[in-house]
Amino acid sequence: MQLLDTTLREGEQTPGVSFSIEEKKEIARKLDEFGVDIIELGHPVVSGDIEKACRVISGGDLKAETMAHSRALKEDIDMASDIDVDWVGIFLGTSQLSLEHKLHIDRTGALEKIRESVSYAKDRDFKVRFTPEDATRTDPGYLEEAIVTATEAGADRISIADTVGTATPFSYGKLIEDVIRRIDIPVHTHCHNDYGMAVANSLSGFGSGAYLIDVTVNGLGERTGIAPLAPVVVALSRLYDVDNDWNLDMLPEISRTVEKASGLFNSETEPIVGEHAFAHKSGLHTKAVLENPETYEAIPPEIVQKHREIIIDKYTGKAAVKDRLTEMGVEPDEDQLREIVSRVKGSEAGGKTRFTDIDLLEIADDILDLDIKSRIPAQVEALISFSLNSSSYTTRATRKIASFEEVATVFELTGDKDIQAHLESSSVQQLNDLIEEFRNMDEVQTTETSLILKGYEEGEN
Ligand code: HCA
Ligand code: CU
Repeated sequence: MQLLDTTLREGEQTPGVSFSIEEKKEIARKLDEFGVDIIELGHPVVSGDIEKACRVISGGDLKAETMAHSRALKEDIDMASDIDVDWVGIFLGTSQLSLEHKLHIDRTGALEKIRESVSYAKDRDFKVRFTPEDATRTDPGYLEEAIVTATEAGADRISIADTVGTATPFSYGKLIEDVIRRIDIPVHTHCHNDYGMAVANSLSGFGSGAYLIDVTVNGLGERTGIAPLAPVVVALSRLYDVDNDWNLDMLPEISRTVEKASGLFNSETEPIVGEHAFAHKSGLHTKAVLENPETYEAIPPEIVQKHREIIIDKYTGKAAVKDRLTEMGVEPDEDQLREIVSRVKGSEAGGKTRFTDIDLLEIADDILDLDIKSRIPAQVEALISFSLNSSSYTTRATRKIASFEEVATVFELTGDKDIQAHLESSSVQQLNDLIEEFRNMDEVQTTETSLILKGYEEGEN
């Protein structure tokens, strides 16, 4: 099977989104490295900068094939001819709504346009994908005429567009089956997400024999977008046992790149690439997960280079708190542990919804007779990674962060996170305050902190 990514075409049709050529190059390069088969670059006649981006990227050295989007018109195909793409993706609305209220032509006229445009593109040596737009709302008999016409005119692929996302997994799967029965060329899926069923519909189409699935990174696209890359490929790999060479570990990085370039950020609950995808909270869950992650994890975070996260808050039980503290070298006895947990649960009244390692250590310090200040040597260190808002300048934020005395080193990163800083401080309290201050910076979207307690062992100081 194959994947077509259309982040640069459908994705740029997302309200508010416009990628620069540099951003498009970076996105295409990463998708190529990830392993998509076809990259739809854009619809060149739409604007000069889209045409230029198509030209620049198709002239690069991608392994993936490239495609230009095109109406069923000679001028669009001529423009694509002028650009070195492998495919033209010709689309024409075939539903009665499209014919009457968009194209203002009748059924026969539409078939004529399909025949002419597909053969015109074939004469120019393109590989041709023909898409009956709004296929899922097209009269089935007429849809059959349209796809047969395109196939006879030389189309290499047919894409069944669920343009307004009204198909269900059952109806879409059935439609794909009917289409495959009628024609001999590979069939594509293109599923919009208006009812939230884009992934389910795409996979249903695949299950019914579709050869290729259209996706965008983060599910960008008109309105609610189309099927997002990450859950589609992880489901294909793990639930459908599809043999593949995809670099799944690149998914968070690709998602992040597109978040930044688009200015649209995923919800925390987004599958695979959302902040909470591998976070566990309730005491019952975390206890089980610490014993065996599979109890509450369908997908091992490692396959996408993510880490399991145990949230410490009022839902937390002893197991999670003990685990965190042990990792930091603190070993409370049963009574102390119970007391720490009860403070964590009790402090919800104070409005704290999440405890960092440092917060936890402070409570432990208070309850255990640790005297943490003497036990923790003169130095407490932390590594903190920052994700910035799309509108922020990394260099400026880096300079701001570097200006704090406690910041020993700071790096700009490429990939999932933007900046990493190494902090050294003489007290946990001071470190905590500093991290709070970073979190409140306008530029900062999220932070992730890990604490390093150097020479924690007694006497090692
Ligand atoms: C569009 C509509 C389209 C086309 C799909 C395709 C759809 O934005 O032009 O040509 O493969 O969803 O029908 O995206
Ligand atoms: Cu679409």
